[in-house]
Amino acid sequence: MLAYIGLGSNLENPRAQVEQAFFELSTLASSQLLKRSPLYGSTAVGPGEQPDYVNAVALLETDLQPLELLDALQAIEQSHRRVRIEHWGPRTLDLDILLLDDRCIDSERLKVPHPYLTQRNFVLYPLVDIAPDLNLPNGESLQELISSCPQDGLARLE
Ligand code: A4P
Ligand code: MG
Repeated sequence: MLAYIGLGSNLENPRAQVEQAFFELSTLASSQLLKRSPLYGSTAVGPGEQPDYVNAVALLETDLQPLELLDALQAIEQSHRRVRIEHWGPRTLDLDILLLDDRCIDSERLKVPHPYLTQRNFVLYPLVDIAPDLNLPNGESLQELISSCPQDGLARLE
């Protein structure tokens, strides 16, 4: 199964958090890290004043089942000592499953494609960097989505 994973951090040296997360994804059981996007700096979407995020996307090939993958990603989040304070609030590391092949999953623990995938430039731009020809399960192309998604607040990091 091909899995696209969104990475985000806006606390405690976000860039290092994301680099460390890429490393951890590269050591995930029954999986291979195939691609990693460039890093982006991104204005926080969410309540109140929050530090800027560093965002990126990874492509994994994995033999894990979807919920096993979610468990593994949550274990990585825990290892970054993520403190859950508020929904959409600041975090040391957030790992979201964006896409799993052409699957659609709508369970309590897991929704795929990720519900906000199509609205978030900090997901779409790095996704297009590593998967320019990708379509969503409903047939929408990333290229179309990105053409109606302004790059406001998003900057590629060197
Ligand atoms: N869950 C359901 N579907 C998924 C999925 N596809 N991938 C469940 C991962 N988890 C999924 O997530 C809550 C629960 O969602 C999990 O237990 C899992 O069972 P969470 O990460 O604990 O909570 P959260 O992150 O506060 O909420 P949510 O809705 O996941 O928020 P988002 O969508 O992750 O948004 N601004 C910028 N610029 N960059 C960012 O990366 N991120 C967020 C968080 C807000 N603003 C941001 C960014
Ligand atoms: Mg999340």
